[in-house]
Parts: sequence; structure tokens; C-alpha cells
Amino acid sequence: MAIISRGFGGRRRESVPGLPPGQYLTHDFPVLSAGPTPRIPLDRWHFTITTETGEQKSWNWQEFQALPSEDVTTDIHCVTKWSKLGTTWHGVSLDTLLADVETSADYTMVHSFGGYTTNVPLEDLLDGKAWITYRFDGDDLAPEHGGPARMIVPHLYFWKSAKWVNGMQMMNSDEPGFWEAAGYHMYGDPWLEQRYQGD
Ligand SMILES: Nc1nc2c(c(=O)[nH]1)N[C@H]1C(S)=C(S)[C@@H](COP(=O)(O)O)O[C@H]1N2
Ligand SMILES: [Mo]
Repeated sequence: MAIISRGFGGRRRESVPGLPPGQYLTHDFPVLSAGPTPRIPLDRWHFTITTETGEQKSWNWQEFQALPSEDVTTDIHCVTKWSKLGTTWHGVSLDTLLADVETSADYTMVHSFGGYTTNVPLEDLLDGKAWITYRFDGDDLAPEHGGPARMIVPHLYFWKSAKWVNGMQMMNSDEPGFWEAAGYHMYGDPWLEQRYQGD
């Protein structure tokens, strides 16, 4: 009997629309940080794109705030198995930030204040798939969730969504970031359960 009810539980979970395999729903917003929360004064904030040829494009907070921004409603999926559906954010799309950037690189390394890194293919940041957000659920983004601003790449596991983001480097070949070097998957598609290397 126990085996049958476990089976049912598994099937019921997987049948929630929008919930990738192996995930459960949470209504909290857990905090997952590999180190202390950096406090970044707005007058020291910047976001810098560096191409594979070394060209740079940079925005300070004021310049960043002046860019066109949009509301985003999206589901998020952490590799530790929690998912939140219908989260609401506000920020600038990577399409806007990358519009005038000339590159032939296929990969990027996203960098954060505090030293965190994560690799994301360039095409996964384009066409309305990624944003640098500074509001969550109608409020300024809390420091523990990445404020003043974090990237969100919600179609990949949430470790790809760098908190306290400050830049990205274009790369001709794929290289592992912080968690990827520790054994997490290089791509991280939650629908394919790409949690760890070899998944
Ligand atoms: N800079 C930075 N970004 C990060 C992390 C981190 O430790 N440092 N953790 C990642 C992981 S593993 C997850 S699941 C999410 C957690 O975001 P949250 O704390 O807002 O829930 O942030 C991701 N981005
Ligand atoms: Mo995570």
C-alpha cells in the first residue's frame, strides 16, 4: 500500500501544470546564497558587458534606470527542488542591453558583486528570455534576493539567475561558472532535469 500511495503522490506532483519533473511548489521565497549578502550602494552599482574582443559597454544605476523596462510574470525552479509559479518582476530585458553589442561569441559568463559566476549561452539571454530585474512582487528587490539588481533566466534552473549581477563576459567557448565547476550541469534545463553533470 505504501508503494502505491508514493506512486500516486509522484504522479499528482508531476501533473501540476508548469511544474517540471521532480519539483514541488512553494509559496515562500527561500534564500540560497553561496556567501554573505553584499551591500552595493547605488552610486557604486554598474553593469558591464565585455565582448570576446575586449570591447565594453557599461551602465551606472542612473543610466540603467533610464532604459526601457517591463513587467515580467514567470515561474522559477531551483535545483534544490522548489518551484514558484507566477512570480512577478520588473526590469530591463537582455535584448535591450545587448541591442548595440557586436559579438560573434556563442557563450557568456555572468558575473556578480561578491564573485559569483554562472555560464549561460548567449541565445538563452535573447528573445525575451532574460532580464536584469530590480523589483520583485511590487517592491524594490531585497538584498538577500539579489538587490539592487539580479539577472533572471527563468527557463533554466535558478542558479543561472545571478544575484547582485554586475556584468557579463562574452566567450567563444563554454566554460563553467561557480556551481558548474562544482558539478552542476553546464546548461540546466529543469524540464530535462539537467541538475548535475551527466544528467
Ligand atoms: N550572486 C549569486 N547569485 C546566485 C546565487 C549565489 O549564491 N550568488 N545562488 C543561486 C542559486 S543556487 C539560486 S537557487 C538562486 C536563489 O535565489 P534566491 O535566494 O533569491 O531564492 O540564486 C542564484 N544566484
Ligand atoms: Mo539553487
